[in-house]
Amino acid sequence: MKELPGSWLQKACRLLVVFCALHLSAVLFYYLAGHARGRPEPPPRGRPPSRPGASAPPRPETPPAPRTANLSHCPDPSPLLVGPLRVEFSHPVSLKKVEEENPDLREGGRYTPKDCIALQKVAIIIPFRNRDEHLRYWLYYLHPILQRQQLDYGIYVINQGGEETFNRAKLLNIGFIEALKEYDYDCFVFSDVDLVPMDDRNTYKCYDQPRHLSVSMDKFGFSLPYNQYFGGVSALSKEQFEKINGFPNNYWGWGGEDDDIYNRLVFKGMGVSRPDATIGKCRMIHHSRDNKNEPNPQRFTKIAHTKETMNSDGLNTLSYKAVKIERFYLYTKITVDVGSPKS
Ligand SMILES: [Mn+2]
Repeated sequence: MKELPGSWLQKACRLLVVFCALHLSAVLFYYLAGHARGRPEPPPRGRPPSRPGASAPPRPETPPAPRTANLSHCPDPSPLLVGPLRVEFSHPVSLKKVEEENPDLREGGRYTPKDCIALQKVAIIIPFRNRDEHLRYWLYYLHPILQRQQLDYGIYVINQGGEETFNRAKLLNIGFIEALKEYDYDCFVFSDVDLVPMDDRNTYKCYDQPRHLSVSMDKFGFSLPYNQYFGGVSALSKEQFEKINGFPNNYWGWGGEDDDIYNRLVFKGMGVSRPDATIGKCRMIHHSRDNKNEPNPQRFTKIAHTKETMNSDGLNTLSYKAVKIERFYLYTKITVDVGSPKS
């Protein structure tokens, strides 16, 4: 077959068609490829995009005490209270857990409410020696309670160094002096390390009269062992404490010092205020008698003479050495040399 004239035009047309097809398929290819990759995601909302190499945000430093400007006084009673609490000592607690559960404290076991001005500034004084397990329970239960009570508080563990016989009342006097060096406290709660309240309406603050808080202990069948009992947990304002010349320094070993304190209150014309038996329920951690804390055989003669001795044995004759001050996150520990019965 012969080539027809004008076939160059046909050739040109065919070329054009092939070219167009190529172009079209190229466009189609890039279009589909773009879809498969998907559109870029919009940046996440709320959180700014992290910089390359940025790690977790730094731990905030111990926050300063909240400013009190424009705040009103905390309501009394605190609206955060929940009433009866479950308290048991069967599972060991770790300090790390207690720290995590109380993120709003400041170094030294200090706390100040954020949203209102606390009604009282309370130093909690705990006489101590070799009771770390009890202290862990105490911190675990008390920190949340004291925060719900909206107190401006600090925890002071007064640790008796050395091997001398234990002197609870002298340690309490020392706690009073040492706490006041740190802050303008107006109320002092003196608590044994093994006592935990079972109701947060039992507020750890001061009243018109010296307050006895551990009124209904499980150890005594949830009742007062006797009417004049002032042991366990008690609260005195700065004025009440100074009025009785503090506590006696000369009760070495177990017993009697709490009765001497009770006598001092009575001789200075004060009475004891107490919560009712329901709100005042508390649990004691079972333990055996500590070494170097044997019952004090002199206690009965001593408490018979409080009236004559109280003005010459107390705050005005207190002497001791602060050996070490440690400010942990959950509490301040002050190790002291209290001397010996003869000195
Ligand atoms: Mn005990």
